[in-house]
Amino acid sequence: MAVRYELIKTCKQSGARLGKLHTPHGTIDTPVFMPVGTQATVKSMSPEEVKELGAQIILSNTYHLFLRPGHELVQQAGGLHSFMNWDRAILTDSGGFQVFSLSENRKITEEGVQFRSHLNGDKLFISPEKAMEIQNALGSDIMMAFDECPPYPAEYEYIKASTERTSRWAERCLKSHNRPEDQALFGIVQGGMHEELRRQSAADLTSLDFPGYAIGGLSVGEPKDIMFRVLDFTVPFLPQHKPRYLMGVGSPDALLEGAIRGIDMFDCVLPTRIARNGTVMTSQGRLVIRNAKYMNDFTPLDPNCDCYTCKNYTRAYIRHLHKADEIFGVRLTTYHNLYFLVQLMKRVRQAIMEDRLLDFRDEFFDQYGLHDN
Ligand code: PRF
Ligand code: ZN
Repeated sequence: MAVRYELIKTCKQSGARLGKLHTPHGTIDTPVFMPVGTQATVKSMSPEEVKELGAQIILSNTYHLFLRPGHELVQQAGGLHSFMNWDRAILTDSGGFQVFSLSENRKITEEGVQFRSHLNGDKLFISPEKAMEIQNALGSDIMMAFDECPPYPAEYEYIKASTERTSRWAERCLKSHNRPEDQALFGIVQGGMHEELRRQSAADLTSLDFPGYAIGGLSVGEPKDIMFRVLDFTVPFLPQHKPRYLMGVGSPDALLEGAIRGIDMFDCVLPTRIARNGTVMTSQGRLVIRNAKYMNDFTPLDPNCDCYTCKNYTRAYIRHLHKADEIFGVRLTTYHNLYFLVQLMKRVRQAIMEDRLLDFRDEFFDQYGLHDN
């Protein structure tokens, strides 16, 4: 068994679960936040740093690695773990989202998606079978089924047809998956914002008995309260004894609200992306380090943080680095933001252990504030 989910306990105050995900590259404490390493690197961080800040698993992307450098090359290197020198767990997304958000001239058929590379315009094709071949070559611990993430908003009839096709694609993924001993394949529930479509999608996928289930098609531009409402009715369609992964979600409020609703895994480019333009997540909310008010501020980014950045550097210095476009500034803010979310999930797990996740959420937002992210 490539992945085994161990449910340790459920929070008495919420639907949150404390668990462990056992993989061939180590055990992951859940709920977990997975840093994103799209191009076989967590932007600006060394794998040693990503480990040191506490990440137990990272996410990488089939779509990007297929385009460049190519999955055969990664396979020649001995797989993604050895290619990038990361010996902990890796989850790869299937390309079913990136092909819709990044590529040009897409044409979707029952067979798969034809598209042009956003890098050089090459005409390419990804089918469920191709997405499996690529992820088998990459050798990730957790692979994702090839799906379509429909846009928001979209016509009900379009979402219905798309969701049904995603179910058929999931079955094809399962059939062509040839390394179930060391790679787990997760199914992806779609269905837009519609309860009936989510129910049907979850029923289709759970009948195929995947070792884990993701909820896709959220955080695509819908209001937050709609996303939470969709989680409210979708999570109960998923089995208790399997891990649940909310794709592409990583703002502190969504991590907390997701965990409260029984989500075990999250990923998002948010902490690394905003770090590159100098936006910092702190216990008191977000801060924009280039702001003039930090010019003479010789305190750490977050007084309540004990990460490498906060132990050694001041706001004034990091502001200077960002203003001067020095790479080290990006590295310091990236390290801190990732540490912040990894630490937040540690506190979430502790609160579940103590049956007080709702209280913890309220305490956290008293400090962080209730703005959007
Ligand atoms: N499908 C896949 N990857 C994803 C998503 C999805 O729906 C999302 C939606 N937020 C992010 N990443 N395959
Ligand atoms: Zn810090």
